[in-house]
Formats: sequence, C-alpha cells, structure tokens
Amino acid sequence: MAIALPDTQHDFEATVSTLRAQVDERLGQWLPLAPPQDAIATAMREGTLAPGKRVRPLLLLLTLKDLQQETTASDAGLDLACALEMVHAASLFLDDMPCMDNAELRRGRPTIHRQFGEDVAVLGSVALLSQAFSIAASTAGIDAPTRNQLVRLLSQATGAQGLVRGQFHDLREGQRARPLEAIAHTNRLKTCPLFTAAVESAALLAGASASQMRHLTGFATELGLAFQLLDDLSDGLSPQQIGKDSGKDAGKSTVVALLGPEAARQHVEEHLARAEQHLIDADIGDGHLAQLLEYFCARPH
Ligand code: GRG
Repeated sequence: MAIALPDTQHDFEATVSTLRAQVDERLGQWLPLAPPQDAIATAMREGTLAPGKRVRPLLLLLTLKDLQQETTASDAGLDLACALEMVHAASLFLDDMPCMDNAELRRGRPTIHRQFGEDVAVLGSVALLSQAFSIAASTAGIDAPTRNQLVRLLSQATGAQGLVRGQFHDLREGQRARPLEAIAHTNRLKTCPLFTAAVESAALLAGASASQMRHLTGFATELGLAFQLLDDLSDGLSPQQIGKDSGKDAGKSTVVALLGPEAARQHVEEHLARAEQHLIDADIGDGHLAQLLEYFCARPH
C-alpha cells in the first residue's frame, strides 16, 4: 500500500497539533462546562482536558490515516479517540490516589483528589469509564457487530485482564526485586492495553486485514513498552519538566532501577526498532505511525 508521507517533521508536527486540537474540542463537547457545585462533572472535565500528550487518541487517528488515507478525522474516529482518552484519564484519577501512587501533581496541576477530594476522584473515574463505554457503544456510521467489537476491545483493555491487572501487579509486585521479564510483564499489562486498543479500533474501523491487525497489535505493544520505559526514565527529571511528581519510583523495581538508565535507553531503542518492523510488515512502513516513532526517538529522555 502506498502511503502519502508527510513531507517533513514540521508537517507531521502540524498534523499532530491539528489532531490534538480536534480531540480536545470533541472532549469539551462530551464533557461540557458544569456549575462549580457539580464537582463530579467539573473534575471529569478538568482532569480529562488538562494538558496531556493525547498519545492514545493520536495512535488511533494516525492509524486510521495510514489505513484509510483520509485527510480529515471521521466522527467515529474522533469519538473513539475521546473514549480512549476518557478511560486513560479515569485511570490517572485512581493511579494518583493515596492508596495507589499518592501523587500531588498531574499534567502540571494538583491531582484530582487534592483538588476535589478522594470521593470525587473515585466517583469521577467511574463516571468517566461509564461515559467512555457509552460513547463507544454509540459510535455513528458503523454496523452493530463492529460496534460490539469496539466495546469489547475497550472493555478488555480496561478490565481485570488489562489495566486493572497491570495496576495491581505494579502495586503489589513493584515493591520487591524482580527479574527483567517480570517487570516487562507488568509494563505490558498496565501500559500496552490502551495502545493496542487504539490501533485495533482503528484497524476495525478501516476494515484492515488479519495480518495488518496482527502487526498493528505488535507495533502498539512495542511502542507501549518503550513508552513505559521513557516514563520511568522521566522519573529522574524535575516536576516542572514533566508536570507530575518525580522520584516516585524510589525503591520500586523498574527496568531503570534494575539495569540503569543507559541500558533502559537501549531497551527503548530495541522496542522502537521492533515497532518499526511491525509497521513495515503491515505495509504502512512509510506512513504517519512511522513518523510518530521518529518523533519519539527525537524526544529528549
Ligand atoms: C481503568 C479506571 C481504570 C483503572 C485501572 C489505576 C489503574 C487501574 C491503572 C493505571 C495504569 C497506569 C497509570 C499506567 C501508567 C501508564 C502511563 C505511562 C501513564 C502516563 O501516560 P501519559 O504519559 O500521560 O500518556 P498524559 O498525562 O500525557 O496523558
């Protein structure tokens, strides 16, 4: 399949900015401004619209661009991208709570439980999840069986075999020394499910072949593993640089703690190289997702 490659890194960054703005606009419509006394709706909106990287929506929308060669994002694509970002935001509400990471800062702002209270953080998270599933179940312009598959993808990524399991592993196993494969297993569970759900949703929407689907899953898994290592490496930077607490991994068994930052960076490169190979095998080796990998490699970490 011949893909129109954005000419330059500058063009790619412009595409990313446009997609982020479209996602934020649509998120703002799904989560309208509420009166301050409606603390749940306010927390849902503030926490989701706070300046995050929007990596999961971008993955979905860039995969669609590569598979469909569409210049503008479809309503269905944008809505599913919003659903993914809402699940991600819901997970951050919980991840930051005192019973989990006990964080003070997220996306450059006080964490949701510090702004609104722990009750609102839990309830807002549950409400965001409910709304995300409702959005996925109402995706316009596709047949009912495909919609069902999209909801199932999101549910599997979120539930007891996905994010929830990964977080539990991280909380319970992360406190003791573990071999590399055990750390990678936790990372695969807690960070990869929304990455794979993003590309698989796009592949479903675009009617991709089974082979493309398999390679996109492989791509998203490798990218998710690289992303988690970059996240761990960023724990050594300052809160001003990363917009969240730093030093939270002290005493935790991460790849960085086990092997040191240099070896962790080497692992990032290896994951990204495998991700790139999956794109080539999916016949989209010269598209937007490939540009996204270059963008990652160029990022300071
Ligand atoms: C599904 C509601 C729900 C909960 C499941 C709490 C939890 C259980 C899972 C949390 C999993 C978690 C926080 C994984 C870490 C993944 C990660 C690298 C988060 C940071 O993502 P970025 O860098 O953040 O994309 P921004 O702020 O840029 O969106």
